[in-house]
Amino acid sequence: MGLGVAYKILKSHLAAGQLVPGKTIDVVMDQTLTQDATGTMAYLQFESLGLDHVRNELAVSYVDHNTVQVGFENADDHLYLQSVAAAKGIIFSKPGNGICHQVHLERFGIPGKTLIGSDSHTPTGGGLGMIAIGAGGLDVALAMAGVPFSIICPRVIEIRLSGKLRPFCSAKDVILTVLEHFGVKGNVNTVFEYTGSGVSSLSIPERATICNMGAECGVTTSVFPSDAITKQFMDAQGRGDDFTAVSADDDASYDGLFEIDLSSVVPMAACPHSPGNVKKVSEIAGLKVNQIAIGSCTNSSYADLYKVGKILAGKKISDSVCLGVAPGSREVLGMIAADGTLSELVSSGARILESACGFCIGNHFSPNSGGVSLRTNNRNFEGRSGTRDGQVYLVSPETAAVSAICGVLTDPTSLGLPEIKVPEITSFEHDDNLFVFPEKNGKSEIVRGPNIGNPPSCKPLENSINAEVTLKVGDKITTDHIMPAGARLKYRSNIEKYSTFVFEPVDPSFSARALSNKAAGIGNIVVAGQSYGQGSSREHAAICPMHLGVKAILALSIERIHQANLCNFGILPLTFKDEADYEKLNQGDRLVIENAVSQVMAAGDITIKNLTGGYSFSMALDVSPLQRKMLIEGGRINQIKESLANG
Ligand code: MIC
Ligand code: SF4
Repeated sequence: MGLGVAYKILKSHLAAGQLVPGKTIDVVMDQTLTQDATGTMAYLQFESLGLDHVRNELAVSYVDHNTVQVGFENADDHLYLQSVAAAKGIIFSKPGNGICHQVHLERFGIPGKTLIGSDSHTPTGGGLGMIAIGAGGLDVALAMAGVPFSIICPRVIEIRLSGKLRPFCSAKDVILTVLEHFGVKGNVNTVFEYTGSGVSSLSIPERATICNMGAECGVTTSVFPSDAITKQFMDAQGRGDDFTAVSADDDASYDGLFEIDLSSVVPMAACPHSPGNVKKVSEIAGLKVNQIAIGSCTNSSYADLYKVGKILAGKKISDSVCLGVAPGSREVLGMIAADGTLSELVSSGARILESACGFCIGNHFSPNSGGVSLRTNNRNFEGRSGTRDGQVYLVSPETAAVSAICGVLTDPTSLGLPEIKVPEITSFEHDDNLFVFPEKNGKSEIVRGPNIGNPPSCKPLENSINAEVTLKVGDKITTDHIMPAGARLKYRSNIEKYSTFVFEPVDPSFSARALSNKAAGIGNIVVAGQSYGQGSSREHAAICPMHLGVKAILALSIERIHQANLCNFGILPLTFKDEADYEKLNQGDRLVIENAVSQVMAAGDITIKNLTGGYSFSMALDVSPLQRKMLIEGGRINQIKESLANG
């Protein structure tokens, strides 16, 4: 039987295991990327492995998340990252160079290769025909050390595209259609592979947009074939020599099928507060809008901004709207400056924001209280914009631009506007001035300002876990709930300080309660509903709870990256076998896990006693043999150090 693109690439990178859905496989990772918010921890942990140099094919360190630099913290991080990159053989992308996923697509992505990144939107690279996976910083540090990445072999869902998008309907509307169908939960250990005659009508940035937001469905990654369009893009980037065609065999088989006729796709919007809460724009058109933000790793390519520029050309944005536009990279900024798009944007009243994550992560440009913000990014979790009651709708650049003029949410297909043809680019205008390439065998000093803390240290599993349910929460608790970004982002390199904000948006007194339990020798347990830990790859959502003495998460389900992060830092990721047990538990209950080490080793269920309720119940521990070892030994670093030292 033939193979699809995903399995072809996985097969050629398989270090251990068999390509059978549900089995653990080890995959060699050719390329790594980090961004600053996860990068400092990733490199502190890489340093603790004691290696002189990275061992994978290509490692790039981007600075794109924390570029606001209020106070010394961000700048300290940047300096540390630049110096560690020079010392260890890593390419450094300076602040201002652009958002990691957009820049990586432009300058480094290679069809047929594997990429692991400490950011959940790393699958953007799937637009070029890569297997690109998001993971915690420690997994990326290990990939830089040449250690294959362990994942559950995914099932592959074929998403077959036919037809062609109609004017003013876009790649964002395609992925919102996918999200409407698949939702944000229940898609773990799955790859979306795009096939069909419609693929050739989509440009690389459009494919990248679609792969980028597959992350919101919770899939391992998404992938397109690499074809003539890919070749044209690589040639235009001056990287034609790196092109390889990758296509599915004619008789490739898949584990499921979803068909989309692109010509039937209409403008869509993800409504507050979930990317899965999708409606047609026409159904909610007329909604008064306060703010519009165009950019992010989902929609900030040259083609996106060219179209926005043409829609806004000669017009003025509504008096009641504030519009911000953040080009995805310096390459995009340079190109829109050269072709006049930038002046069209400025004349219309747009504020030009830095080529960085910025508004997407609530770092700036937060909406007014209760304000409606249309955004082209990928996540609209409650409070993520930096405004607790902000109402964020995720839309395409076309919908955002017409709505900026009208002041209300507007379906761009409803205005009878002439079609916008994006010029074919045969040569992207890039300059690589903001990359710092490491010197071969160069030695340089690593700079650690006061914001640079120590790598996390975990203790081996206690044999008797005596803990309190310090917090009970419901479904869809995101990593933004667990470990907020925005104004708190600058503490990413300082675990002790950042830990004081754990669960701040849900229960600001959590960290104080957890710390007082820890001081009294009592562990902490968090009880949660479905899809716990969805969203970001930030391992701080495991590291900081670990620092506060959280011993286990008891949830109805836990998302893939977060589950791996919990194991990496020695927190037991347990799932309820019986939903009634979730209902029965109360915040404040005292729980005991006896013989924890032998229970974890035994690969069976874990029995827990509820001392307060006077009953016992059992939880599933659905982890690999390697993860069991990590849990017992106190996390991945403890578990791997020795084997790395032995070569
Ligand atoms: C996000 O979009 O939530 C982030 C910020 O890019 C995160 C990474 C982080 O928390 O640093 C992600 O998607 O993994
Ligand atoms: Fe940056 Fe937003 Fe993309 Fe995350 S989703 S990498 S914060 S632009």
